[in-house]
Amino acid sequence: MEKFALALVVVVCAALSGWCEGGAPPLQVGFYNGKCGSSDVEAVVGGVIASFYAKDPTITAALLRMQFHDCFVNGCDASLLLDGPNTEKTAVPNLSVRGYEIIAAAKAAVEAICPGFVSCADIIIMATRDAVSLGGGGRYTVWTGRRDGTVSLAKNVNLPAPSISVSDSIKAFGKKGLNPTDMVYLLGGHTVGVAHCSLFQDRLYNFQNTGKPDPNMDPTLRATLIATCPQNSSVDNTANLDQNSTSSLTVDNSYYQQIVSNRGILQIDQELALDPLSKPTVTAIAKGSDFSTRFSEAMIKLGAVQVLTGKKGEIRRFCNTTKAFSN
Ligand code: HEM
Ligand SMILES: *[C@@H]1O[C@H](CO)[C@@H](O)[C@H](O)[C@H]1NC(C)=O
Ligand SMILES: *[C@@H]1O[C@H](CO)[C@@H](O)[C@H](O)[C@H]1NC(C)=O
Ligand SMILES: CC(=O)N[C@H]1CO[C@H](CO)[C@@H](O)[C@@H]1O
Repeated sequence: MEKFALALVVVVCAALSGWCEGGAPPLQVGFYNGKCGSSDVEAVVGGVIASFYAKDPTITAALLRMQFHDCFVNGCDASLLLDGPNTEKTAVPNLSVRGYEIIAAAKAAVEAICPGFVSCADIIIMATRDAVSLGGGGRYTVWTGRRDGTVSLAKNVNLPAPSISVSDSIKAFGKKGLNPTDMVYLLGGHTVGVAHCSLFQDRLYNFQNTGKPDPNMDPTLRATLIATCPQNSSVDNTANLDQNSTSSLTVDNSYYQQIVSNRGILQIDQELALDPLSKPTVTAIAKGSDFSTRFSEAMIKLGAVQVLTGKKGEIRRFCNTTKAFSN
């Protein structure tokens, strides 16, 4: 009995990652409830996101990618937002991460009602949730209580390249505590947004130095993409990651329908539908198995990667600098 109790404590501590040794509490639903008088922090963030979304529905893509890049590098601690000569956002794969002004606006709105309490790390998570639901995905409940990190180094940026194999991608996600199924659902983030020609053009003209196109690309798609991405062009155009034109701004399963039809844009998108490691899951999602709910669950799990809570980290005054409030 005692042995069993001890084992249970060990398991629970492991699950709450570090809570027991470090004294840092876990994330919780509604962390800010009651901390800002009668103000509802999540509703204030939601209002800001709705006003941005009304002007530009592509913010769903911007914020999804932002959450991925923040959480995947050094945990969900808003380190991506920090300015400076060698911070994460200066690293090559940041390429075009956008939406920094949206987070700054949401931060300003919460500071106005509740100064010094709401972390930038939580704002990224709340804002992404709101943008996903405005974009037609499910509206999920977020866990909050993250604090902001103070370390942001370009050399720590270990984001996967578009040519990564499915097995290496599984390993990379595994290091973050995300299993292969989580990975397949999270790549469903590519149901919205765009990619620059430079990141997939080898598939059109000279795939893996064969001098030929990627044989796994639908020829009709290739013709369309050649028009968007002419060889040797000096401009780097973009193409929708979800090539179903009626749903390229919608968070739905149509990305999976596209990739099972050889209409993936990035090499990893197409490989996901072909590799036996991921194919069965992709096929099931394409046929309509509960994408919204499972995608939401995977986003919640992504949002819990290596978080700082309790007395760890800080609450920044402005999301782009480590100047903090004293609490
Ligand atoms: C193996 C994993 C992944 C790789 C290799 C990858 C790679 C890429 C690349 C190369 C782009 C195009 C960037 C550009 O042209 O500037 C992109 C865009 C994007 N990615 Fe991923 N990605 C991965 C996982 C994810 C995940 C997990 C999410 C979110 C849940 C995500 C969300 C997005 C979104 C929404 C865009 C479009 C951004 C926009 O339109 O501004 N990606 N990704
Ligand atoms: C593009 O550039 C490559 C290498 O410089 C050259 O071999 C090729 O003919 C060019 N293609 C076009 C369509 O200009
Ligand atoms: C495109 O997406 C819409 C909305 O999700 C869907 O109804 C339609 O079947 C899709 N078309 C194709 C060709 O995949
Ligand atoms: C916003 C930002 O800092 N973007 C940077 C992303 O990385 C490129 C290349 O390293 C820089 O030129 C950008 O300034």
